[in-house]
Amino acid sequence: VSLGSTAGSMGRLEGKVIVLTAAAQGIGRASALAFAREGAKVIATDINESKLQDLEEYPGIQTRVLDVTKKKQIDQFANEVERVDVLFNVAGFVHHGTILDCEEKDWDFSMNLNVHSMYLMIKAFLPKMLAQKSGNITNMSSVASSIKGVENRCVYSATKAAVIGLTKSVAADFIQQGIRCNCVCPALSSFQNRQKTGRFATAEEVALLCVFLASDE
Ligand SMILES: NC(=O)c1ccc[n+]([C@@H]2O[C@H](COP(=O)([O-])OP(=O)(O)OC[C@H]3O[C@@H](n4cnc5c(N)ncnc54)[C@H](O)[C@@H]3O)[C@@H](O)[C@H]2O)c1
Ligand SMILES: *[C@@H]1O[C@H](CO)[C@@H](O)[C@H](O)[C@H]1NC(C)=O
Ligand SMILES: *[C@@H]1O[C@H](CO)[C@@H](O)[C@H](O)[C@H]1NC(C)=O
Ligand SMILES: CC(=O)N[C@H]1CO[C@H](CO)[C@@H](O)[C@@H]1O
Repeated sequence: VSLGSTAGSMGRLEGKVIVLTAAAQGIGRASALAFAREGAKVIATDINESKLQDLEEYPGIQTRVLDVTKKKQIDQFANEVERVDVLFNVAGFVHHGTILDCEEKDWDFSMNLNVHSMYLMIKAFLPKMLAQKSGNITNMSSVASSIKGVENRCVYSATKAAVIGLTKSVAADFIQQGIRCNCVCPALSSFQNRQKTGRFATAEEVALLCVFLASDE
């Protein structure tokens, strides 16, 4: 294991193996880079192979194509990974519209990609963490959830509220066994005029919060 980016100072995630989903762009990509900068060994996954490619050039990051809605792919991937310290579930899709705009196929697609995928990932990776007696899981939720009622985010908010409920449930069930669970609820693309800062958070700022959650701090 090499030293962190600054010679002589250890990274905050030195020696940790971090698996993350939806790493090809946005918050996932910013987090992969931030984790690697802190010395983690990052396994960056995404459904989009071509977009994932250029992460390969960064030291500490390896990539793997993974569709988080496919149980077979997830289980096979989990079998390949020897150790995992941190699982970061980022994959999610934003459906725009009210309940009247949300057809059953839209509802099912979002529930499947935003919620069921996390269920599958946790089920596959939690047993490894339990065997190690340590590990941390971060799920990606949103302010558009049970936190705020947001216009035109009907099924999206329902999925992100589910992520919060399940995160708290898993946190309660496994904290005694050394597993810490959190979710992050960013507001990146809306609420701009309501933010006291007068602007919204950047993907890089969210990534720094996720570095903290993945660390021993
Ligand atoms: N951007 C925002 O304003 C914001 C705000 C709050 C929460 N979030 C949440 O943060 C997460 C990331 O959002 P973002 O806007 O940075 O991402 P994004 O929409 O820019 O990227 C999504 C990524 O997910 C990948 N993906 C899609 N389907 C997949 C599948 N089946 N399997 C694996 N990967 C798949 C895509 O290839 C893409 O790389 C999401 O869960 C989102 O709901 C985003
Ligand atoms: C992958 O990302 C590229 C670049 O953004 C995009 O053109 C392409 O449609 C994406 N492919 C899939 C399968 O999402
Ligand atoms: C994350 O959320 C998913 C469902 O959204 C849930 O299955 C999983 O247990 C949660 N993980 C943690 C660590 O809370
Ligand atoms: C790998 C890792 O970060 N493990 C941490 C997970 O959370 C527990 C409980 O807070 C810490 O003790 C571990 O160090």
